[in-house]
Amino acid sequence: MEKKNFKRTLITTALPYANGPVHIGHLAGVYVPADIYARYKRLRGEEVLLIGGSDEHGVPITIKAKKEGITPQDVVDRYHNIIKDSFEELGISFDYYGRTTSDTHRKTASDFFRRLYDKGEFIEKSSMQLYDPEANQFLADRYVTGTCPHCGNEHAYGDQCEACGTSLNATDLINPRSAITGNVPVLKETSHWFLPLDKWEPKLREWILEDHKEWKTNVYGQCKSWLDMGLQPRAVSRDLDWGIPVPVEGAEGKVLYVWFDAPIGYISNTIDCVGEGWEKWWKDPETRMLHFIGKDNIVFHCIVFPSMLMADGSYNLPDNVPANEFLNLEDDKISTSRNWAVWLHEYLRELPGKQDVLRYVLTANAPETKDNNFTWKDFQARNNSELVAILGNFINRALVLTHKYFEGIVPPAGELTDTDRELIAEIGRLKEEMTEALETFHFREALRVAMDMARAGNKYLQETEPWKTAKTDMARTATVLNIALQTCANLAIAFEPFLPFMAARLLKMLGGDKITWDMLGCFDLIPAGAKIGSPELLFEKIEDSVVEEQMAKLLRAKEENLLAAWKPAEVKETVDFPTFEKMDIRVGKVLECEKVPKADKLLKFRIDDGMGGRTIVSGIAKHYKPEDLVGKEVCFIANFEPRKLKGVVSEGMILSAQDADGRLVVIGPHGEVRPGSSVG
Ligand code: B3M
Ligand code: ZN
Repeated sequence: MEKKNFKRTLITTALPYANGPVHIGHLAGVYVPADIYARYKRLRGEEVLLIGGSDEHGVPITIKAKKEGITPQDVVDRYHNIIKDSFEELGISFDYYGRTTSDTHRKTASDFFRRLYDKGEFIEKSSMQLYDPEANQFLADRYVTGTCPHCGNEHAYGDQCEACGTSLNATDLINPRSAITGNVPVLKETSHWFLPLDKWEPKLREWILEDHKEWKTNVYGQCKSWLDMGLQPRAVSRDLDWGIPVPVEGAEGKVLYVWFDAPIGYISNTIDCVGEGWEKWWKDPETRMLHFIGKDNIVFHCIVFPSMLMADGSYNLPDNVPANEFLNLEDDKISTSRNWAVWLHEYLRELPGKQDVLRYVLTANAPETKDNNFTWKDFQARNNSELVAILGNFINRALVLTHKYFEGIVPPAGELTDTDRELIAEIGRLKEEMTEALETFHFREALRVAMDMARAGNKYLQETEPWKTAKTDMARTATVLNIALQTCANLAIAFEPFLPFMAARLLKMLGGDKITWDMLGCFDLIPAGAKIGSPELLFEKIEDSVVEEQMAKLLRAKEENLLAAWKPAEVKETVDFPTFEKMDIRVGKVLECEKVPKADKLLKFRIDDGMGGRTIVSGIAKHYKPEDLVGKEVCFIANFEPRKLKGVVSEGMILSAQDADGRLVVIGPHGEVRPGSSVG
């Protein structure tokens, strides 16, 4: 396919549901990469808009409101502000961050629907939909869960299976359950407007499968498999009281489906951002549109929204949808409901001034081609051994030496040696590599290359040893430090998209202001004779205690979760007294207790059973130290069939209670009884 020459780029980021704060998974998948790209493009002097906003409609909001006993409006007001402020503090450089409850959006989405309606692009039809009579509510989207007919995931939602990404109709679910009451839904007739995705299938096939072979393989592959399965008409209205009313007569009680209105939010927010001239961003074929999203949103951005845009007929389609995979946290899936997450607003409060560190770590571990993992240990290591030891160290050495030997005045460069020329050439080469990586959305790679520039700087100082030449040859020392300072200026440019706070501070120290991508690779960025600021440390070492505290916080969340999720097992089938009596439970006293060799779970007990003693082996070694149980009274089943465990014959079973997390606690009497007493 021939490459188009675009004049400007419209970058959109998925609109997070305003039903909770954002976490590192959102950041790594969507917002940090989108921001890197936008900043890079601005450095290139290109015309760019970075548009975001909160998604404030849909079932995720009403479920949250119900859970907290507040109104949906309260929910979105609270979280929109938290999200917006925290993005800003992290340096996500939105040109506009809006919300889908704005007046502009209500009108834009309403008009969009009406236009398609007037053109006859919808099919209106009555159908049987899932209904929860107890909640008096139709069950669509996240109000219903069940088994995905495609991949068997038992927790698929009524509109999408997040495991395989497929978009679903609620009635496709196997074994559906109401998320409100847990009831099995009944079918009830209701009428809705459907967008016939099948009508757009041939165009979608051509547009994606023929014209966009360059898309990331995860995105292209998902699209291909859906298109190959065949598309169905999709309901774009819902029986709900939270959302944008369907703007046609006779549609009382019906609102737009959240995935119909939310992507139109990109348009509304563009309108609020630029006003009058907004259409050039959406309709001029010379505008390139990019959607940054997570993998669970691919179907909506590559199939559903483009079908809506095609049905309208006057809009551009996205040129690329660089969707990322998911980020895990400490080897476990990030989960809002389990509070297994690092929340951005808490991070900013608990690790103040460390925005760039988070941006760095999330980019270095970005889940670009496969799911990736965030750990606090890696966070600390990357800060200490990369940001501090490589980048910070190089810049600090260059600035400190300039102050030491030239009183903070940029010394002039004299004749260049091969070493100097090699460094200059190397920075030039790395720039090419970086540019290529950034253009193709390979941000991890681009960041690694930027770090190679700092590595090259360190190597240069190691080889030229200005602290030695300062004793004999000040002219050479001047040249070396001039080049080192020019390298610092190059680093400010190269890192600006990734670490904007560091770049701004560094630039200030160097006395620079405006930077462009064109300047990267140049070695005349700071003039000789200029005064540089006093060197401040750009990165600080992160101590063990900081990451230990964060780990402890996560473990506390896990603990609280277990507690909240605690549900005793169901009571077993009823037994009669004679059956119960068959069980001979006795009290015994532990005489000896030791580990069973080569069995990490087993303890061997010698029990005083009032009948001459017996040996019992029990699988509780993970929960007790043997010596702690000696002298204790325990209950055991005396007529349990003897079994051989790791070569030891066990004559009974010690009773213990089992916790939700598998912890075992031995059961004993609460008053004095003789060994051998019957329990019953
Ligand atoms: N709010 C889904 C999500 O947060 C949705 C994105 C909308 S983008 C138009 O995963
Ligand atoms: Zn599935």
